[in-house]
Amino acid sequence: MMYRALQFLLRYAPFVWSGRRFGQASFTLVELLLVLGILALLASGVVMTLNPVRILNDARTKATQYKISEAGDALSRIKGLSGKTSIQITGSGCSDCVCRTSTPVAQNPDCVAQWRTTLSRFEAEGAAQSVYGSLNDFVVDGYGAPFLLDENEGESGACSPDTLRSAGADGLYGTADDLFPYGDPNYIRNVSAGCQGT
Ligand SMILES: [Ca+2]
Ligand SMILES: [Ca+2]
Repeated sequence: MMYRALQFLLRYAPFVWSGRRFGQASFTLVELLLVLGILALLASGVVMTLNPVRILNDARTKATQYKISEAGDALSRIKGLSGKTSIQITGSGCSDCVCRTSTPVAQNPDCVAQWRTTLSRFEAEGAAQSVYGSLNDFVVDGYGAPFLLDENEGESGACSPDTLRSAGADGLYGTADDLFPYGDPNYIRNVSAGCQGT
């Protein structure tokens, strides 16, 4: 589309810019409008090619994928060093249950507060194990929203792994665009006896 528009512009531009003045019979307003229209098409083509919204969303997604993978590593390492399950560290069996609403998680104060509490408890455990003095890098994902943790290991005696996720571009829990550490919903490893390796 842009290539054809450029060809047209190159073919007819000389007639428009050949020194003929407005008002002369050989130079018409239609020609001028045609050129302006083509320039507008070219400009819109450039905008569509660059697509700043898509570029921004891609950057946010990449930042989130990186951050949540790093967060998954941090939580797994703290669990591994302490030998405690996430439930034992946070005192909750489902930190992100409060986030499972139709409200975007970043706009849900209870959800934001819950993740900060979850993170601070992991941070305290990390400090006790002399690793990860701060987990501040993981307060928000690339979209400015909290990460979401469902502690499962040891819940009701089961070995189900914890699930750490980002609500993704739509900001909603449990939709198709949710993101996980390294793309794995079961990335957080189990530590309790009999549950390792699952
Ligand atoms: Ca749970
Ligand atoms: Ca989502």
